[in-house]
Amino acid sequence: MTTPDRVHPAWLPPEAFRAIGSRRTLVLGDGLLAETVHDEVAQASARYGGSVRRAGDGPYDLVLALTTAEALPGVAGEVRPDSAIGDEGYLLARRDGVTVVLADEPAGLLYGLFHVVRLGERAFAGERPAEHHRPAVRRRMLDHWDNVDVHPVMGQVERGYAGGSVFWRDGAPRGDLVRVRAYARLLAACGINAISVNNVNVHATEAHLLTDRLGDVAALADVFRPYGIRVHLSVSFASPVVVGGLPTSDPLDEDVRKWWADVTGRVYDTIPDFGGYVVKADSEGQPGPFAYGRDHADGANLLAEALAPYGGVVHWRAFVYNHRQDWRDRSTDRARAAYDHFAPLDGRFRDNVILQVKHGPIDFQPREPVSPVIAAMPATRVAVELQVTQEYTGQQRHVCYLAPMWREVLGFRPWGADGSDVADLVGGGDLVAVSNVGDDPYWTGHPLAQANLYAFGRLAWEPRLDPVAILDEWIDLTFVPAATGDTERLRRTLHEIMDDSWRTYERYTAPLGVGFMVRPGHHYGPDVDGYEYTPWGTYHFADRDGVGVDRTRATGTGFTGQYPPPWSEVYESLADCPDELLLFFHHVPYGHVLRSGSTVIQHIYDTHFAGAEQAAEAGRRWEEAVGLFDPALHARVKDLLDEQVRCAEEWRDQINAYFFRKSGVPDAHGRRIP
Ligand code: GCV
Repeated sequence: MTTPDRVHPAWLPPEAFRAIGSRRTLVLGDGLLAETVHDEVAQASARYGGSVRRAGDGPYDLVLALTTAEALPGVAGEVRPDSAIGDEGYLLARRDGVTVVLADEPAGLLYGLFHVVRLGERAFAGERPAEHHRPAVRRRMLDHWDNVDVHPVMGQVERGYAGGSVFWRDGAPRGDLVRVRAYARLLAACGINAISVNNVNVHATEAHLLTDRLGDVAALADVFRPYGIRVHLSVSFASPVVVGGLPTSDPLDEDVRKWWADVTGRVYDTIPDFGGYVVKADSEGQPGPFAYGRDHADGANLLAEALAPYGGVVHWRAFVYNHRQDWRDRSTDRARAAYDHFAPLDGRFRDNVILQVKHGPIDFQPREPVSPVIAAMPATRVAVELQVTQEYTGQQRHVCYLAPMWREVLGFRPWGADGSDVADLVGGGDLVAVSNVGDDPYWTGHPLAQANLYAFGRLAWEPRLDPVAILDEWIDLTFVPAATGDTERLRRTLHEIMDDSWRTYERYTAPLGVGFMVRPGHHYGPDVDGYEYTPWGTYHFADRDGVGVDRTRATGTGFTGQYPPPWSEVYESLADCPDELLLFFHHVPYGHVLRSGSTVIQHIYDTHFAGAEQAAEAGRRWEEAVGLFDPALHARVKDLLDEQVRCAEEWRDQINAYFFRKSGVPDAHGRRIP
């Protein structure tokens, strides 16, 4: 039930359960997840000398009870609220020496248990007035871009940087369900409740997961179920042709509709709590409704109709753009694409369609504005998609703690200071992220990248959490319980290295929001012009005079007009546009003076020298911390930091040299630019 041998326990080391395991616990209630709660406590009790019972008089130190239990004993009965606690919510209180978790549903008990784990000894000290916890976001979902077959270019996991897949290997299920169960447990402990188990690029073998290989999906669903996680599947829009033998996948064709209805019925016969389908259509070569002259609402509604009788949902991705663009054509703007395709369809989607929108308009760059689609579709259920796997943020070789970026996204107010923020918009709905997990012993390749997975789950539960506080939680669960040395120094070291690591990464890579400048294909390391004359629509337009993309209405692509005021005006204005996004929205001369007072060219030099130096400083901090961490983990992170320092210097030198050669403007501080 716990972590398999040779696999790092991440944020659930046995020691994290010491406080619970050394006490007397009552678990009151039935149902699969209540069993899970009981088993978790029983295992901890066996290790630390406590006890757990399912009934009977106390005394108890901890009571985890369903409100539906016949008689709630003592304090549990006293703190029981009059109103509903809610599906996944729980009430946490402590009175007269008894800590109580009350929930209406077993899922709430499970989340309450993990809350007590997070608190550790603090859960059993003093008094605690009743606190009501419930998730802000209803579906907190991870998408795996895992292939069943090893793809000739993308491998076992597309954009995976942590070894193979935890689910699949060489065309078959990996079969290591103990590992999957350990994964389910980690995910539940940070609040995830939905998972899609295969890549959104659905290749030939993977298309069969929907039909003759459905058993492979069911086996995973059986393992995720006891941890309250529902399984979803990425499907090909062309499934009726590819696996159904029909001549068409036209969404308005009667046979196609019937095919989806039948297939979906069989899915629910096999997996009664199946979550639904994830679809990437008409995007980067994936099939879709355009082939039949239909639009995305026609396509999404087809699948939604098949899923509706069972309460399933379609996550229909809005990542649709022309990846065969002519780079000479300055009028086509990839940033505009999702809005142009989808905003006109607002109101046409069935209510079990969830439009899944990447948080930025392009593609998970270290800095992008928030996608205007998120605010443009009031009559559509919209999910925001984040990327935990570090495709463009250092590929789990660089430390890049992403929670501060996600927090900024979630805190963005599309209608200005008095309006809702993105967290409000996804509240009650869906937050989705691409997983960074593989079969690596540390789960995420870079051991410190575990924090990103943990933080995603926690932010999905409570989008207003402070990233530094989340990091504290993660450190206190992952490292402190088993630490023998100076735990304050351990905490300090990790904060020094991680708190600002996203901004450090931003400093030494592409400047001022312009994005890309990465090696084409694999996307690691610098290549300033790598994408400049390609069909992918990701350009910076640097010449001898200046750099940046003119996306204004006045003289550019008009993308700024996709935002409501005030942002349509703020981004349009050279004077008001935030520095960090300047080159995303404007093409400016190198001598343009930023709001910070620096020129663009000097800003490029300064941030690149600073970013590379900060990476080096992180490396030094880590070396000093030898002895505070498990030696194998320390060695792994040290090797990775060495690579980060090397790569950051490469970024610094290529970016600085490129812009020095283009502009001819020397560094004001006379530093060496190769
Ligand atoms: C799964 C980017 C990535 C692709 C990914 C795509 C997507 O383009 O580079 O690997 O495909 O996004 O989100 O669908």
